[in-house]
Amino acid sequence: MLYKHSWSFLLSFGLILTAALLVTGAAGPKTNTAGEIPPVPDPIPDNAVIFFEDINYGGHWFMYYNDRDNNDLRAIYVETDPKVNWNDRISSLKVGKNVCVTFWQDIKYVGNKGSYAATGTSLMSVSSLVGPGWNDKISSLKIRLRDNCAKS
Ligand SMILES: [Ca+2]
Repeated sequence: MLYKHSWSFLLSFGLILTAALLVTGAAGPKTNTAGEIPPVPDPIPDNAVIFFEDINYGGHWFMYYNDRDNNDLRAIYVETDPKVNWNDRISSLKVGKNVCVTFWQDIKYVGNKGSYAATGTSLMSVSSLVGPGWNDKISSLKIRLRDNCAKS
């Protein structure tokens, strides 16, 4: 009898452990598979900027056209998770040949500021914001024509 109970205890413990491992495993890796993230427009529109979650244009992305502002990136979310917003998430970008993006470290265009303007003849690609010190730091931004970058 005792032997039988020990077995069922061990079996239950094993099942719980297996379930715990499955749950942990499912939460671990990122779920950025091709099926969940729409393809990036090709070519990139001349009047748009595409922002990427990861360096080298990886992960989730969003695109804004000329004249678009966003004073608080906490207000927009990645496609597959309504709890994950774009604040402090951008790691690389592609700037259409006719536009300029100005960005700020804080919401409402406050704090440190940076900008990238394309040349007018070709797309400007910034494969990593790590070097310039802007990785996962942008909180608000404005898109303008390339010869009219937002100053404030
Ligand atoms: Ca990022």
